[in-house]
Amino acid sequence: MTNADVARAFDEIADLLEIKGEDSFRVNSYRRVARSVADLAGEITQVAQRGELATLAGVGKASAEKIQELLTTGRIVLREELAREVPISLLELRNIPGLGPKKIAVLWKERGITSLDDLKQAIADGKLAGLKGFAEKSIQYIRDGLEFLARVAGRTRLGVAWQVAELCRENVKQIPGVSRVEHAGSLRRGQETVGDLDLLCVGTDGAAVIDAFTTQPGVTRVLAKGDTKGSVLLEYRSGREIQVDLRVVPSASFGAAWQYFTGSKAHNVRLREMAQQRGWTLNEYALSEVEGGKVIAAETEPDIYAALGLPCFPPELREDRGEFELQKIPKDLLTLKHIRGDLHMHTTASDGHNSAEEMALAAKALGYEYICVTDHSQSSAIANGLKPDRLKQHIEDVRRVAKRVSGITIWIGAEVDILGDGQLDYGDELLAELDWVVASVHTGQGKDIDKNTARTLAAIRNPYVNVIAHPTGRLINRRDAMQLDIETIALEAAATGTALEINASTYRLDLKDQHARLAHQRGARICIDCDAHSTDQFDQMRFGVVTARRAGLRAGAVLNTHSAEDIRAFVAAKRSKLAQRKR
Ligand code: DGT
Ligand code: CA
Ligand code: CA
Ligand code: ZN
Repeated sequence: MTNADVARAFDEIADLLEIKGEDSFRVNSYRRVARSVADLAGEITQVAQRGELATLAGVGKASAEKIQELLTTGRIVLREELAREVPISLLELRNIPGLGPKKIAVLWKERGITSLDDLKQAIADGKLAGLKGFAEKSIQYIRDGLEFLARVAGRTRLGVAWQVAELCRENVKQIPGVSRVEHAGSLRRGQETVGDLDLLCVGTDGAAVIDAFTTQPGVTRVLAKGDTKGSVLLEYRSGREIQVDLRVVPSASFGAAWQYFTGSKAHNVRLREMAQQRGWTLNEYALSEVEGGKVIAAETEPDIYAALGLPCFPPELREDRGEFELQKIPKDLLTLKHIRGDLHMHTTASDGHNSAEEMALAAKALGYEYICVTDHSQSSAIANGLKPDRLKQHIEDVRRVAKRVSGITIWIGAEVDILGDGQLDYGDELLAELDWVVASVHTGQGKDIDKNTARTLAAIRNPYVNVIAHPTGRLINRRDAMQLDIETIALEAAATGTALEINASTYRLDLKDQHARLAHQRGARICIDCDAHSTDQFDQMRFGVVTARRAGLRAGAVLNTHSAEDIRAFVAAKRSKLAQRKR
């Protein structure tokens, strides 16, 4: 059981208590336990083994016993008692933006709503009219939320899917006779969400491989099972499942199968047309002649593409979004190896879980040449944002760490809120003391594209702002992007010497692939950052890189593939240029 599992159980208890109408003191005590466990750097199971549960912040004797209960029995009796009083399906409603336990309680008690379907029906029937706390505007907001949930249903974020796929791949590798296992499908193409996982393997005994695959830990349902193909639902977290398809293919036609099942469908359709023009067919077995069936290519992907006179497209570019019109694939398409530092991260000074020194040492261990510490600014109160005097102290602290830690350049910056009017959350004088400034919108994203765009443009024009972080503010599967004129933003970013971020957090991937492509085409520099809140989140960089590859970005187009001196020059150039303009 992971820390996240335990935290989720306590959050659920808190929600159920709150829906039931318990006093906020009791509710909050469970929330505090959830937060404390979620924030834990070590493993909760080990804390329990050492008998130290009650030493955690917010965890008293009673809570410690409940954690222990969960770890040993897999359940908490209190949760089950609550589930008898409060319909558990009410918890689904929490996924709708703007619906918290208090409002959910009203829907349940006043209108008898117990599920998402009930809620949809009630809205359609106009049954929420006149309900306290549900003005027409907030009903519309719920309607939007329901529509959004329906749109994203059944797709899993890339970051989660990746972990499950790697686990599955390890499992399949262990099966006797299996000599090779590869990912295919949308996961291999690095799509931001994944419908199902597609795995291919080479094995001596197909039926035995599929047998082992369909009985691996976590399988909740076997959808298909044969000699060469198996399909299962795998539970990767309590209540969350993903479909996984495995195909066993002969080594001699592995390339054809891998190409076919990597897709995308649109890419494959174009490829098949090209084959047909030459009197050939292309399927998951081979590229072969229509007449007589002579095999032209089958063993490797490069063989197949070469036979059609094409380069072997990196999987991220196989979307039929212009790849066939490329003269050649850039040799220096971005890879993880090109990345030399990370310029957006949080520490314990605001809402991160590690100190600046710990972050720096972790970055150094990755081989990075530089980092910038960018904690939240004062308006982000929930994120423990820094008031000016705390920021000044923080600047000194981080500079001291920078002196102490050798072998990596450590800069001090800030993630500064862009306020409603486009002003920044710190004055220019304070910003001038920072090495690098990340600016971002965290609140008040409206529906008016012109207003949103103007707000971001104002930030871009500030001489001290070096990058706009997560420009559209979307949260994958949870919140839509704010409407933004990316083209105008990119043009202004290019003109002022401001970078636009691909935030590599798998919750965000913002800018997304198509926006990053457009921004790059309009001349904006791209910066890829993890927005890490702990040392282990640096590994999300891979997903930012994949997104950049889908945008067709070469290494040089990405700011943090350049040297520390280049970054300093980038900052200096904007400051001097805009300072001159002001004079
Ligand atoms: P997903 O799972 O919705 O995220 O997207 P994909 O791309 O992984 O799609 P999936 O799992 O249905 O199929 C995997 C690949 O297999 C797909 O990208 C291309 C290939 N494929 C599947 N069905 C067809 C088809 O009817 N025609 C062609 N040409 N290729 C197909
Ligand atoms: Ca798939
Ligand atoms: Ca599939
Ligand atoms: Zn951040």
